Amino acid sequence: MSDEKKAEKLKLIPVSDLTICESTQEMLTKARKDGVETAFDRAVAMKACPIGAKSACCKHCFMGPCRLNANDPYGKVGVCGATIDTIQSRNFGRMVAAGTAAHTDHGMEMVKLFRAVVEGRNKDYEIQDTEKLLEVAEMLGIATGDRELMAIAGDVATELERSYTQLEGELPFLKRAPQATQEMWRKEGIAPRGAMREIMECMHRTHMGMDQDYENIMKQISRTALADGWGGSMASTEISDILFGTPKPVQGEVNMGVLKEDQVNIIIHGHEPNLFDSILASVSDPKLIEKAKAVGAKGINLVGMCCSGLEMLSRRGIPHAGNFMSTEAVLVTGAVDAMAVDVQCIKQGLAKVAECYGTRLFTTNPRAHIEGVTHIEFEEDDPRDCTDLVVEMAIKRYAGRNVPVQIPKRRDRGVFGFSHEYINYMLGGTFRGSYVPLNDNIINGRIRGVAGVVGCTNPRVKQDYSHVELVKELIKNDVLVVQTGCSQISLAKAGLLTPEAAALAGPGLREVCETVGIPPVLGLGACVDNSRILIACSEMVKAGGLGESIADLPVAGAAPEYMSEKAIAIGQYFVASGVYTLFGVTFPIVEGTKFHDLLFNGLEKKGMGKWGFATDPHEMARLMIAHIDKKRAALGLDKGTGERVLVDMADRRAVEA
Ligand code: BF8
Ligand code: SF4
Repeated sequence: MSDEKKAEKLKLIPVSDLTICESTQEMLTKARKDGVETAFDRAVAMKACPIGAKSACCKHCFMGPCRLNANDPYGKVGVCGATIDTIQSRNFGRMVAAGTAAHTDHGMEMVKLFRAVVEGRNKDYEIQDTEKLLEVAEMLGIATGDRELMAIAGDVATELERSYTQLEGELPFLKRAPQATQEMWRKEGIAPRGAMREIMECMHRTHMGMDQDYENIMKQISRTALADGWGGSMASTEISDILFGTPKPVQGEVNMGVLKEDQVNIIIHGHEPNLFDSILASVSDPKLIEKAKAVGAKGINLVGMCCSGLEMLSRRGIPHAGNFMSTEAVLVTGAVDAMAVDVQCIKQGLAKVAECYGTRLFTTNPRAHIEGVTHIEFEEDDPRDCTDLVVEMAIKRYAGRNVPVQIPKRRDRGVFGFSHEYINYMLGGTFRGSYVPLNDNIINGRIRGVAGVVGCTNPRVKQDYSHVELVKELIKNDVLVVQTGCSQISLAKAGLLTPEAAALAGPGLREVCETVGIPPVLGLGACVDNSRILIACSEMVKAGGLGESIADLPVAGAAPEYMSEKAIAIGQYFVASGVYTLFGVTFPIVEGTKFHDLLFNGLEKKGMGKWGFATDPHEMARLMIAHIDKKRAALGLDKGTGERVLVDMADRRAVEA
């Protein structure tokens, strides 16, 4: 198709078919008028490769690349003789390895920063949550007692560094899982060592001429993913909590209406909370605020996007402008004076859109430059050098703003910043914090089960639609929802992260939410914070009455609009931990193959969870609820149980007051 034809075809698609986010719709309409292209347009113009979409091709060596036929998967093999199952499992393994590497490399940066703080080399950050530090130390078997805090912190840093590179033995955090889950991992030979070791072995085993038995490859895939969930990601979350504080519920605002026409607007988009924390210091600096005022601005408005935005929304209530599929659209407002990005989920397309609207776009991380985009390196030991400069450049752009500004009006409120620690506390009160009240309410049937709804947005499906429809359906059926990643912003824009949203829940869940004063949808932070869901599941098992392993729990997970390899890694560690996990959009494996059957059925028979797939959110909800009911029946909870009274929350309120 010629470029003009493509452009015409694009204009025919109503923006309401691309996204349900009103602000993004408004900006896409404006972008079309302005002749500016976004990923939504490119997704329409570029059909997904049908062979790659199903992992039916292999480019692991140059006797190939080899293309098999997804419609006749056993009709041929690769030049080396590799079967469809070998090819698919190798591809899947490499996706998991890449996703695990992303979370783990992020985590290693957090450990490096922690080490610098502990050794006093870095004075820009400090330990903000000593309670969490001591808890992690004890978990790792590090003596605490009356030892100096920094000595304990030093040992924690050493142990976590070791856990990333650990060559032999099991990751220390595996101990947090229920005993039966740990035993299943050992029996299956998938209890992981350090992520570096597992990623390396996964890459090796998926090389041409290596492991060519999909069932054996599957073991390494699970082991690699578990090294992410119970290793790389978990350590990252713990260190972020120690350094930046464990989140507690906080009110926040989301949507593009958080931009302010009369202020210098700065967006931080990425994944590492240290950049965000430093720029927060910069925008609070009276000298820089004065400079902004000197050019006529009322102040400096700092806003987040994607996952580091979620970390700062959860910890500090910093406003959030939108999720992954709104990052280009937000620049179309013309109101963004500077956008600084660090790592992960940064579209290269931002560069062009920023240029069209005069936004100063900066890369800041040595691991993620963009061709043609100004790079201001963020050095942890002198973070303000970078972040002050970003602010100064933003002020300059404000002074010279020469494009019309159009900011969508919508701002939505929500409550963010739940953590498994806080769930413990809010349900049990200060003096008897525990998951027992949650379990009791699951046992007595007020809460039918718990669902994790997480992950990205993707231009191949209508932005936010599946997240919102799925979650509405789940809460209507008394399923409590926990969330991480971009999904939370989809839901917050729909008003589902407010306590008032309890009105949309089924009668049982509604009663619990109203008694405790929580929304029916709990935001737990960024994608690395999926580890909080693993711990919450483990705590539910330990609190009793819901079986012996994570696989026994009436829970399910979903990433209805996923797009990244990180999401695949997360999905796999949930499955390998015992959770039924559904993905939407597309599933990168040919149906009807042996490897597909292993993912969707076989793993469950080994005591793990299993994969599921549905593109329709209502169908997805139905599958999740059916699974929850199946688990309830296995626990004997379908027969009606004795009434138990929800723990009185008066003491918690008294303490909070
Ligand atoms: O890590 S949910 S689009 S921003 S990959 Fe990316 Fe997906 Fe968003 Fe955070 Ni997670
Ligand atoms: Fe083809 Fe085998 Fe080489 Fe893959 S490894 S490209 S299937 S010859």
